[in-house]
Amino acid sequence: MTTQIRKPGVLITGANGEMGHGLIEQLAKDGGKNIIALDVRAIDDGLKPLCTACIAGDILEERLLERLQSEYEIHTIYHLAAVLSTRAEFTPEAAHRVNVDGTMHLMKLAIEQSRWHGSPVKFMFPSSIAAYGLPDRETKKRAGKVKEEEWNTPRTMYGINKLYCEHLGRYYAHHYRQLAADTQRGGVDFRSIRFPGLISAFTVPSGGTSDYAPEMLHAAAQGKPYACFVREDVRIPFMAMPDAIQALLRLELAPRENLTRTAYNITAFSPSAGEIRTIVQQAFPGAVVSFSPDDRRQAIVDSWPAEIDDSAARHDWGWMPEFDQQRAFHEYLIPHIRTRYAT
Ligand code: AKB
Repeated sequence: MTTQIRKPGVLITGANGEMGHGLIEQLAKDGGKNIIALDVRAIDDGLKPLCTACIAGDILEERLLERLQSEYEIHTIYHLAAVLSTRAEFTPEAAHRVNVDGTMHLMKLAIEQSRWHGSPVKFMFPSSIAAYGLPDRETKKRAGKVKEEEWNTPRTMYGINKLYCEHLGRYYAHHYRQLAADTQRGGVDFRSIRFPGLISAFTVPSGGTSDYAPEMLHAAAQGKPYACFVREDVRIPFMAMPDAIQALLRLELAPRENLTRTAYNITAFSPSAGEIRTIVQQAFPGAVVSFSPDDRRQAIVDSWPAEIDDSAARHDWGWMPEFDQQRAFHEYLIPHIRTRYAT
């Protein structure tokens, strides 16, 4: 009997983040997977019992990648670690290192792993509506449901990083070492989703520019006044966190031959900030929500589409949101957030 020297598992970077929490809890519930959780901070206590390995380390550290290479046999990587759009604007170069160099490191790990165990490594990459860049509000109004190939002119470091990494993934999946005799293609099975703003009932966001929606909800539930940093009429796509997690898992399971692209739009609903306030005030009558736009953050949100076209995801891998706006707020977000802050 040969002893398995390297432990098999799925690697999740950015494990402490909002998506990390949702994904680890869902994978643990589904069972059958050894979860290797990686984050720059020590893994949250609530996640530890759900994971086979908990690693606090920096994805920019070569030695950490070598350790992962020698200790684990990895067939799927969920690369969730990223510096989000607002935070990245304060330290663009540092964000570039995490978002781009960090992703390159994980791609290299995926190639190495696939060389060792001989099968492609699925590289699940959350991209974002931030990969879009509409030039002005007029164009945004006229743009309608934006397709993946349209308006790929992002204005934030984060958006540029996400778009670049989508192309990087496409390169590793289809063109890696294209001049070499032993082409060794297909080591990385890169699959990416351009997520809209995500809203979780159990975690609060940090460092994003779509954060105004979850911030408004969580503040209202705590009876705290909230000054929204975007205009009332602003509209971008959003989704409830459980749908985002289901989308990642569904795309990971999809047969390779059904996928016609490496990056997919998905969406669920596109309320304006004002409409979100109305829903919040109906649920929490005493809630004080005002609008005092931060022009520069406002300009970022104005460059993101109001609606996106996710027909490719629906066609290729059967994407369908479970939570439309009504269900997201009234069956998932408000009940759980109310319980979370109930004294
Ligand atoms: C952000 O606001 O930066 C993220 C995103 C839309 O990708 N939530």
